[in-house]
Amino acid sequence: MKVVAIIMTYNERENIGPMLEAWLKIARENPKYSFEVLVADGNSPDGTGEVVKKYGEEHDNIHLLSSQRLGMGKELINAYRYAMDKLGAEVVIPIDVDFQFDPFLAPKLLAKIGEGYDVIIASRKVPGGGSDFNWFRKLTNFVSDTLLAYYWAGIKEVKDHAGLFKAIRVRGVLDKIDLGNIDVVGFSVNMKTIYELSKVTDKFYEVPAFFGKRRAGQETTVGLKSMKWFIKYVFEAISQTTRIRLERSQRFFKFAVVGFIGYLINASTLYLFANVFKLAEWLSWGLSTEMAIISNFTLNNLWTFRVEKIKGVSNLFKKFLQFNGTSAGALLIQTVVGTLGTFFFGAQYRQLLLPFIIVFLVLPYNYFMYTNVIWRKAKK
Ligand SMILES: Nc1nc2c(ncn2[C@@H]2O[C@H](COP(=O)(O)OP(=O)(O)O)[C@@H](O)[C@H]2O)c(=O)[nH]1
Ligand SMILES: [Mg+2]
Repeated sequence: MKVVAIIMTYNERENIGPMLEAWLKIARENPKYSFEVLVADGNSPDGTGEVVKKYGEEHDNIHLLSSQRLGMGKELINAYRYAMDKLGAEVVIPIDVDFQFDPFLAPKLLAKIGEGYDVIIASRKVPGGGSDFNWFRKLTNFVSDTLLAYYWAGIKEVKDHAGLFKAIRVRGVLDKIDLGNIDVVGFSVNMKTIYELSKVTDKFYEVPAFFGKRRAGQETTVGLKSMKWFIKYVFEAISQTTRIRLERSQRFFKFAVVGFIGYLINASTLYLFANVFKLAEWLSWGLSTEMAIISNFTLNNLWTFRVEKIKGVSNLFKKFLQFNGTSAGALLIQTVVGTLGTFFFGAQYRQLLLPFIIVFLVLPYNYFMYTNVIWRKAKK
């Protein structure tokens, strides 16, 4: 299995040598994988790139991807592309160069890939993991990771969104997401990547990791020393998580519009079958309901759940049957609650009960079933 470690560097002359040595050692100790190392350097003025070039002359599995300093986010995305397109990566492992994460954890992450997981995070937020963040980093991490990423954006697949170190499967996962969507300059790139990945898989795993002190050199991005970048990145975290929040509510909005169209189709075809064609009562109800079900299934598949779109005739057929099953569930809820409600409150409330049942029971039920059963993320 071809594994590409992606090492991000900016002015890391002192750390890059030992980090490359570490990966050469990892490669020697784990011969069942074929390792390549890609250093994504933001044209460091301190000559980090020169060190990498020297290593590259002796080791043909060490590569340098040098570019203008575009910011951590954009350079990382370019490195993902390079690793997939040019190096044929089957797994990518992005990591910091400063040894705050221990690169020797990599085989543990890879073992989880072997178990079938798609995205394995070196996590500081599961038992056994941790960090020696100072109060300032603790605070910024709490705001950007816990409040913004987890609660506001609702990315609940993992607890630690902020770290770079992780293993991502390429086939069917990283190559399925639109990297162009991850239009992020700063550290939010990690959170945004996890969000995009969560659209194509739910096989996330967090391996406990400790985030220690820098081996040498200076923090370049976050910290009180580089206030300008820091403020920019905080604003980016707020705007990115807000966009995710909106994207999610947009989806609910689409789902509601589709439901309303379904209702209109239901009502008009009921009129057509019962009043114009004069079919039997039960047949008119049955056929018109099925029309609404077909419309809901088709429109949701093409629009609301475009990203998770069901393809292929047999798959579509299977899912359509399943969809009829969940619709039967909605029918049951509506009938039972409607009958009970009419019994308790009286027939004069029948028309008032209906929208209440739809809004508070049927809509949440359908949305839950659609996201968790029908258009559930791709599984392998
Ligand atoms: N290529 C590239 N790497 C960067 C840039 N900024 C930071 N890095 C690297 O990203 C990693 C994390 O940066 P660091 O300053 O240590 O942030 P911290 O670990 O979150 O405090 C390190 O390996 C840096 O060298 C950048 O603009 N371009
Ligand atoms: Mg660091």
